[in-house]
Amino acid sequence: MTLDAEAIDQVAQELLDRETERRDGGRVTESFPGLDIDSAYRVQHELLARKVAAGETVIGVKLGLTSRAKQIRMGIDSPLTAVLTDAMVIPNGEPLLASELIHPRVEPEIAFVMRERLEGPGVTAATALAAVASVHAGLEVIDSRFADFSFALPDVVADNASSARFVVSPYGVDPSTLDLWLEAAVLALNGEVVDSATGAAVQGHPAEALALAANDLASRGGAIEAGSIVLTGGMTDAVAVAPGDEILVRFTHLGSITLPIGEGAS
Ligand code: 0L1
Ligand code: MG
Repeated sequence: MTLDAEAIDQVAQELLDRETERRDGGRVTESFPGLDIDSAYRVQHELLARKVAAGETVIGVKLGLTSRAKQIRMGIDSPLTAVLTDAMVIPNGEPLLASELIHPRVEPEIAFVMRERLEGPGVTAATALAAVASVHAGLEVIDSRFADFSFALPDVVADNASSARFVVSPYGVDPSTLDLWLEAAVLALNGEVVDSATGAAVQGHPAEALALAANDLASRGGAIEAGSIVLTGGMTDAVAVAPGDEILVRFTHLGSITLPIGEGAS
C-alpha cells in the first residue's frame, strides 16, 4: 500500500503544524495506514520542500537509529536518513531554548564535514571516509512530533527522524589521524555521567553509517554534497532535558560541547 499525492501533502502539513504549534500527537501510520517507507520518504521530502520555501537552507544529512542503544530504546531495528537545515543549528556554547520545542532529548554524535560529493550506490566505508574533510564532536537535540516518542519506522521517517536542533564543534580533526572505532563520548547531565559509548556503536563504525547514508540517498536519487554536515546517529540513548539543565558531551580526541538549556520566549 502507498499514499497518493493529496495524502502525502496532508501528512506533511500535519507534522509541520505540530512542530510550529509545539504539540505532539498520535502516529500518522494510524490515521494513514497506507504510509509505507516509500510514502514516508515522500512526506519527508515534501516537509523539507515546505521548509526551504519558507527560507531554510539544506546544509546536510543525518542518520537515525544507527546504534543498538537507540534501536532497542525505540523498538526499531532499521536505520534511516533525514535532512539538516540551517534553522536547526545551535552555535557552539549557545543555549537550547526549550520553549521552542515539545519534549527535547539530547544525544552525542560523531559528525563529518564532507570535502567531496559522495554518491551511491556502491559506497564503502573506505570510499566514504576518503571523501571526508574533517571529523567533529556533535550533539543532536531530537524532538519527536509523536507523543512519548512512540512511532513506527514510517512515522519517524516522515517526521524527518525527530530532527530539531544540533551542535557541531568548530574544532575539526583529519579522519586519518583518528581511530573512530575507539573514539569515545561521555554524556553528562548536570555534572552526572548518564551514558557513554565509542564510535563502534554507530553502525559498527561511523564511516559505515556515512556509506549507508550515501547508498540509501542514491536509492531515491540523492547524494551527500561537498561541504555538507553529516550527523552519523546517536551513539547512546538520548537524555530528556528541561530548562535549567546543562549537558556536557566530552570526546576522547574531538573535544567537548556544553549545551545549557534555557527557557526562551514562550
Ligand atoms: O527519535 C528518535 O530517536 C529517532 C531519531 C533517531 C536519532 C538518532 O538515532 O540519532
Ligand atoms: Mg541523532
